[in-house]
Amino acid sequence: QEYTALKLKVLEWAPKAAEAIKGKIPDGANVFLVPATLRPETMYGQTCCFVGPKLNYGLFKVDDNNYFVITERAARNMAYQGIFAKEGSIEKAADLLGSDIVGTLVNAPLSLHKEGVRVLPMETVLPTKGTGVVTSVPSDSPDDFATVTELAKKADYYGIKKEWAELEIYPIIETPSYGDLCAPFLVKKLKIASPKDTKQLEEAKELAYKEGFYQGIIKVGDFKGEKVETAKPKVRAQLIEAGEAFAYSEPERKVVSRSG
Ligand code: ZZB
Repeated sequence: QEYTALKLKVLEWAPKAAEAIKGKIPDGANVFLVPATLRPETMYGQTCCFVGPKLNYGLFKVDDNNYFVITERAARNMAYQGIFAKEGSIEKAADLLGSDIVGTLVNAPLSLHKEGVRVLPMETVLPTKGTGVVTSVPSDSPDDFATVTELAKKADYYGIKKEWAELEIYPIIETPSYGDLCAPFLVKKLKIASPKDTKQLEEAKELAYKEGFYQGIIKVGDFKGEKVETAKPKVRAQLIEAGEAFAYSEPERKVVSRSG
């Protein structure tokens, strides 16, 4: 599985995360949360970044001045892909619990929310996939839309500020069947009430992937007016060129296939 790993630079730590990393990295070092995505062309629509609140993350050294927050599993994979200064070995500067990172403000490359987006909790993040960090695009990902809706509804319960989950959801891809807010449309159409409706969410994701990829037209950014199919590799190349993303692949796992 070939992902695009995106570098979301930490602008301001949540208090517990700040405590956990204190004195463990050089002053002025850059730290990035690094989600893995299959849809680089949707990065304009990022409104937050998810971590699993109960998952363990590490702060891994890339080089003297740069660190990534990802799962240890992802760090091991990256170590063999020439991503860290020392090939084949990982160096963990600190441990972080997902819930401690929640509230952190990060810069999301290409996002229309230039002021930065918050790290928020998502119970369904899988520790065994990608980097364990997931960037959220509620306009085009039904899972993300269901989660931000739930978070905004029960902000106190989740220990977050309601406004962190209520950043404006801008239309970024036009589709003939589902309009320009594919995910909200499908969540409503399939009567998805919460992130726990996993079966319908799986179906919605499948539909959104197909429609977005084969029929979608980009509405924003440098490739505005182009088909998703052709814009996707261009957006990816642009992010990589700018040093804001890199290729990350993961060994094929045995999983239930997307179509069931
Ligand atoms: C941004 C994005 C925008 C994504 C979109 C999807 C969509 P898949 O589809 O099951 O093969 N993801 C990545 N890592 C994890 C994880 N550890 N736990 C849960 N979800 C994760 O998985 C690939 C997608 O699942 C990734 O692409 C990521 O969300 C999420 F508009 O990144 B995506 C219709 C989907 N749209």
